[in-house]
Amino acid sequence: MAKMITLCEILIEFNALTSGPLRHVTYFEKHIAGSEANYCVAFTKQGNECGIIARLGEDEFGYNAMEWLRGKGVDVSHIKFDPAPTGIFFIQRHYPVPHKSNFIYYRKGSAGSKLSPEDVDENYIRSADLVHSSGITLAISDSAKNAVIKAFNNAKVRSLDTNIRLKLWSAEQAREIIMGVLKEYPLKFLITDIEDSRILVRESDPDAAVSKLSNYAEIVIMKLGPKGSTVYYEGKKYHSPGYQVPVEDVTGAGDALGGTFLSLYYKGFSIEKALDYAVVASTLSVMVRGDHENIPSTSDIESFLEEMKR
Ligand code: KDG
Repeated sequence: MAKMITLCEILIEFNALTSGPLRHVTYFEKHIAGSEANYCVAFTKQGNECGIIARLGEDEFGYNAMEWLRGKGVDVSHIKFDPAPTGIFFIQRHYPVPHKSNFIYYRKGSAGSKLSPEDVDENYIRSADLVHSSGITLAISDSAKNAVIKAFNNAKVRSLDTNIRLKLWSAEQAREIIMGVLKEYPLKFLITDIEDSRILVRESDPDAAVSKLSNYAEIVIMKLGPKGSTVYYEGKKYHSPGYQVPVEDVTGAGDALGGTFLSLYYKGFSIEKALDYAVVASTLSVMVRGDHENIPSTSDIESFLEEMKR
């Protein structure tokens, strides 16, 4: 069984029950979120092991997130409680752009942003097959960024999802910090998309972007939203097309894709097969509210693929 460790801010998500501007939304549904926490749930769902290094507020939301993730089979032994509150965010869906979601964050000074190098146990990091984090954790505070750097320094294998959230930092800051990390800490896995590539390497064409990004990673996964995803490795590329399904909320679809791909790769799947399965996981994830509730097991992915063949 492979073991992944992620570093992240775990957030409480309040997802609008109805689409449209939040000023007209009355009801919200609570979920546990945070990109790398979603990765962890996806990784665990395919039968591997995953642990999270993070801080949660010592409050009802912090207890809720801790219990939820433990219930999903995630190793929570390196999640600490902190006196600051657990960060929260709201999701506005399908407005102003249909099939897109907007995040409204209330996380400044949150417990999650207090993540620091002292939370990173080097022996724990060395016990993992891979260490994964994202542009979000690099953005939330200097101490969280330094925690990721300490973990990457001690990791056997590194993975990063660029996940640039422009409400957390400017495009210039994102480019400087993420490219700095890529240059210093070559990755095995880089997960990104076209918007982030435009910021990082100023390329809008996936092939052109990857020709630059592959200097820093062995395997690059380009997320293409409803069009599926393309993986680049050893000078080859493989595209797995997406599926047309009713979209409830796209939040977390990229994490479902990345976490499922990584887990199945470590289960010994070929890169092509791992990507095909991962695209199914991200497809199903957009059909419900909540980032990771619809992430399917391997056998559910197979049922989906069987049905598609008919
Ligand atoms: O990828 C989904 C995440 O963006 C969501 O869970 C919230 O972690 C989050 C963030 O910081 O935006």
